[in-house]
Amino acid sequence: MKNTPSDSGEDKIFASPQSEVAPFSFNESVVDVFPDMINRSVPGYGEIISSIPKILRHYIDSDTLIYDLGCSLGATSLSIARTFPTLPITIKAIDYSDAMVERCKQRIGAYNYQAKIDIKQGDICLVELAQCNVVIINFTLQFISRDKRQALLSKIYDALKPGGIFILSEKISDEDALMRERLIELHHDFKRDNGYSELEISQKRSALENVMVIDSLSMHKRRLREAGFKHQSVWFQHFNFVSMMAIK
Ligand code: GEK
Repeated sequence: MKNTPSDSGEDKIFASPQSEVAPFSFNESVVDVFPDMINRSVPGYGEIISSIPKILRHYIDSDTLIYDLGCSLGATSLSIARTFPTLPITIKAIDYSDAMVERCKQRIGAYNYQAKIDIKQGDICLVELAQCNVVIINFTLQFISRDKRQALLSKIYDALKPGGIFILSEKISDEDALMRERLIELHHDFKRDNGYSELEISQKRSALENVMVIDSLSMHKRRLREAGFKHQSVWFQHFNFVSMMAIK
């Protein structure tokens, strides 16, 4: 994906030692380096973004309504808009961070697709969802407090039309202690291979503690079932990062 000049920086946020590592926040400095940060930190991110439109091919029509919840800079929305350049679909993209929303608007405004992408600042736990065909939460549920996750999934299930699809991507914690340890190590190797130092890896880890709260795959499956989804599957996994799809 082409970055606008303002968000094409290299992620150096945790490169220098910090006397006290502050909790991670999606502020202006993160926005400036976000595409680099997420691509170098999340195994499979690019593949998930480019595969989502392929999954949606069977769900998309000209009057389709899609929600991209926790949209950041709109990578998922743009990938969909680019794949269906002539369809006047509507995508409602929502993010909590003002800095993300501002930059996302600039980014999306630079393209000229038929899709109408409507970007709003808001807490996805609080916004009302209209009847829709597709909901996507790409690596955002993990930033929402655990006690609100079930209600959010139930709200999504209620908003989807019968036959509609929900795509949920998350970092997961393996229930087997040895596998958990191995997968974390593989993820850290992935970050090392992408140029992050030991200091950057450990400071980012401290910053994310209590901000990003990771569930097991079986917990996600249970929640989806409880929300009402009878059909669900993992369609992608790379180390401890998965993407699931569930159909109403
Ligand atoms: C992508 N989906 O590029 N309501 C709305 N947004 C929130 C909330 C909330 N309650 N909590 C956190 N966020 C994107 C990547 S990033 C993933 C998503 C990551 C937002 C937060 O502001 C941030 O932009 C996003 O969730 C998470 O496919 O950085 O690992």
